[in-house]
Amino acid sequence: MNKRIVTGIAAALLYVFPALAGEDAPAPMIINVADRSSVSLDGQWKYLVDQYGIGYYNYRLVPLSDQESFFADKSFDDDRTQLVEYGFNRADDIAVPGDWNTQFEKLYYYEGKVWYQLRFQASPRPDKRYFIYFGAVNHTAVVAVNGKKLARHEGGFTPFNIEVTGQLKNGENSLVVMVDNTRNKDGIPTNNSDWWNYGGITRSVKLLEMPQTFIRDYSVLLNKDNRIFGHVALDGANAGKQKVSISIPELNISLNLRTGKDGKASFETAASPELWSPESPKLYDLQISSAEDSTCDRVGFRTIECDGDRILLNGKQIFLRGVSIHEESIAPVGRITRPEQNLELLEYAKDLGCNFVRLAHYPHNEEMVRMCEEMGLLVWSEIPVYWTISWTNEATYRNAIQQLEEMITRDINRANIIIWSVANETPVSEERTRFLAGLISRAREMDPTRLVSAAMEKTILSKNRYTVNDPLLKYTDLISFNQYTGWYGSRSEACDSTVWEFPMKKPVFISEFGAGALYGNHGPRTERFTEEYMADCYQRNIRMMMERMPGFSGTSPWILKDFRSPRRALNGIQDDFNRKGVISDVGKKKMAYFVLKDWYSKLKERK
Ligand code: GCB
Repeated sequence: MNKRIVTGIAAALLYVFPALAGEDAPAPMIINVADRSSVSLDGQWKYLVDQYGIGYYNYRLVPLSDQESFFADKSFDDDRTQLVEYGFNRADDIAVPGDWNTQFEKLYYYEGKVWYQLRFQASPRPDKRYFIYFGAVNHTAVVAVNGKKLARHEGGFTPFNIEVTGQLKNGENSLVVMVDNTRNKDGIPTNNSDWWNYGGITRSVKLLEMPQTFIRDYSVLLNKDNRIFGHVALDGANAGKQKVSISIPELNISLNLRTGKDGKASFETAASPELWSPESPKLYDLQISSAEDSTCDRVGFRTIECDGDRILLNGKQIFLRGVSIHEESIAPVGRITRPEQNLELLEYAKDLGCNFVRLAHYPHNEEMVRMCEEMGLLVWSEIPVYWTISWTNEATYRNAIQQLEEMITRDINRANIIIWSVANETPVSEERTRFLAGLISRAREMDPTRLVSAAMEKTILSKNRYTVNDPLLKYTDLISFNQYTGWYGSRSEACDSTVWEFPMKKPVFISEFGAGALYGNHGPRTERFTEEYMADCYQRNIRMMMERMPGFSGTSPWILKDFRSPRRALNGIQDDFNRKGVISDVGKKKMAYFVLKDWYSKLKERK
């Protein structure tokens, strides 16, 4: 199409939808932000609840201009002769990071728009670039600085950063974020899930100060031929044809590279690092430098592959003794906002004897992944492509790809992540398989060093005979699936006579099994929601998987802790909680906890 026509159409669209202006995608992701020069913007912000979107649209639902919208950060108190029907100065405080649902009783069930505002001090230097980094905002964020809308991000569990170079003032600055956690049938996740839709700026916010040309991202990975390889990407006017160096002093690695025109340099070098493993989570200091920038990280090296129906870590067979975890704190229950809350969960996982955790159903905070790495816990990391996604919607697919890319970019250097998962329990159809195959292929393109899979579902063959008959198996490394024998659709005893057979020789990973119980509710083992039923169901499942599941290579039972879910309406037992935790929401161990722990300790001894 003629350029003039395209520009004309774009201008017309901006006229009709002025809000589209300034709602571009954020800047490319900057990784390892903990090591960058930054000022924390965490703390008490102001908030206004906006159920009808009055700060964003007029009454005809036409988006307001920046000046008319709440992005302008005006106040009635600035000039009381004017009609301004808001003012963040009159608003209540809200903690960032934090979900709004558990901070205010009135917002417990709220889903919709909430405006966040912060006034912060800055003294921008002309030789630096500035970015506002958000660890995560659930689900959509539109960000404005000093009254100017700059970007929109969709996806509640991955970081993004917005360039504000040239937008900051010396002294006080206004930052306004419209946060919207409205569920949507075309979203990732979609309308329907089984966890609490915690809204808000749920992870930390920072103002990053970067050199004009800086190190944006890098990868340092081990391939199967014992060679360390990866890339460094610079960002800035002088990114092309620049020197960059990578060093890992303990391995005597010191490489001098030059970026290409695109600002990227790749490398590969021979090495014999001590390998990272759950028993010995060895990490090395890494330093990357360019003319203007440098950053340090800690990285580990390992290989992960499948050989027939076995999973090999560093060339040796491994059984994944896992547990699934939601990113929700032990009481007081809410979205995790502090590292200690991660640790509290992981200490239970270690006590259970786990060498693996499934971080469900979305990418968890970066500290969580790093903590697992330090503690020797392997990780399955997934994006929230969950249940009934709009498979044929192009925008939905683009958002899934975006969330996948953000997850992989952020965590590419974490040795403990061994599986990228692209979906959970998605009903089989041609469109869905095409969609997921696209995600798998993108994951492999970005990262050839990990397994890629999805949590699939079982298929019945005949009474008590099951398989996994999913066309996606052609693309995944694992036969990974959720199965609830003894809970959904059957009673515990069903495990005793259930047999499994699989259409191909790949490792079988049970990404979920489990049963529910209210902690302290004791009774006959035949009665649902008693600890006895749950423990019995665990015991029988374990026996079934060990004895009648060829290729059984690991599991992450559902789930470590009781978690909030609006799907759970059985008062007196569920009270808005999915009760499948082996510990309760306050951290009490149920009988099933000890069944699992006992099994894992026997598996460890057997090795
Ligand atoms: C599943 C889902 C998980 C649910 C669980 C349950 O299969 O993957 O998100 O919470 O079942 O408890 O029903």
